[in-house]
Amino acid sequence: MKIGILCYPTYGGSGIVATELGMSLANKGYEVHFISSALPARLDITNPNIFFHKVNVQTYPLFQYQPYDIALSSMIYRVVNLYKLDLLHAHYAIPYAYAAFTGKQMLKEEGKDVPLVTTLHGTDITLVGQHPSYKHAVEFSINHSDTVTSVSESLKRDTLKFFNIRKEIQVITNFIDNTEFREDHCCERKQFANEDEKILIHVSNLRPVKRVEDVLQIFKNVHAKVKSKLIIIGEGPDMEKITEFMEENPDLISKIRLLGKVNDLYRILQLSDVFLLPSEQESFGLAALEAMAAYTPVISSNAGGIPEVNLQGETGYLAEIGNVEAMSNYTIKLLSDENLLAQMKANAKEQAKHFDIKNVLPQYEEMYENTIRNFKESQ
Ligand code: GMT
Repeated sequence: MKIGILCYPTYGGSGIVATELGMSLANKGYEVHFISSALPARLDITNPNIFFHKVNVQTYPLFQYQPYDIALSSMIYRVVNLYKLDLLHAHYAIPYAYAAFTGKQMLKEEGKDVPLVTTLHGTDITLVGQHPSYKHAVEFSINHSDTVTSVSESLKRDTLKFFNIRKEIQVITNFIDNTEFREDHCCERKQFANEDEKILIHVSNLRPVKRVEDVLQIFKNVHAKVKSKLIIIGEGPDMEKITEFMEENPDLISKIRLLGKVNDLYRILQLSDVFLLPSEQESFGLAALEAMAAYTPVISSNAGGIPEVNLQGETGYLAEIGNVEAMSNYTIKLLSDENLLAQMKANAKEQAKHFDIKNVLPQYEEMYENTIRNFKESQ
């Protein structure tokens, strides 16, 4: 089967899921064509079954904004034609599912067509997709996809609540490749903390939805009771809030390590004691799952699909969005009890195994086969 994957190339969750999925499919012998504005961050382009097609946006003095969606739909049309793709898989409704629809229309003009799968990832539904500038395009793109999947039950409920959807939505969760989280491949703890200090970690693209101010306040409360360090991985618009916090709390400057974008994330996750995810919105929480795969329990908000991943009192603790005090108290409780911490680290890993790629990939394969069969039957 030849599959075209349309996705963001950056470090966001949807791009990671699309890339890891494509690489797993390629390893099983599928021919996988990535169509994106840049080489996806984690893509192994040396794999002979993987192809990358860069969307080039031609600038022109008349264009006030670069017409990426037009260039994208043209590239979709060209790649389907050139490589005879069997199926397109759009990750994130806008612009990917939207541009795929246009690409398909161009193909139809020539008596050709290809089925389209759209995977909804989160903010395309819960945040940006709600905006009047995009809402109808998102709804249209979903209703004109042949198959629609969402990454959690919570996101499926939100999609049906916020949009007028005529399609069945199939839940196929985010996943993790546990074999990548090798226990012998780790950084040294002393690189980040003294022996008597615990390590708290937060990984995100530091957008307002991640509530980094809560992360900082939780750390401040915890640090007052438990010797500890905070590692923050990622870059984004709320970096400024971290700098402001440090200016207001100079005694904590040496306790906070800002690492920016990191490739071998799991090497650092493995030596952490607790992962903080106090998000305002989170359709699934792939970052939490990655932490759990590295034996790190999670203290989180109960937003969106997080409770489907982080289990209260088992793999960590959850509190209402913005309830910094509860999240601080849970963290203090966890870090002050070595037995509890050891148990939760083990539970976190067990939970991550349920979301292993070997359990999720067959669901994608079956969905692709059903989509192609139904598409052919409807022709
Ligand atoms: O939230 C991010 O950091 C990026 C965003 C994306 O679409 O790239 O992530 C969303 O998709 C991930 C993969 O499906 C989910 O695990 C994240 O929970 C989801 N983020 C939100 O809903 C805020």
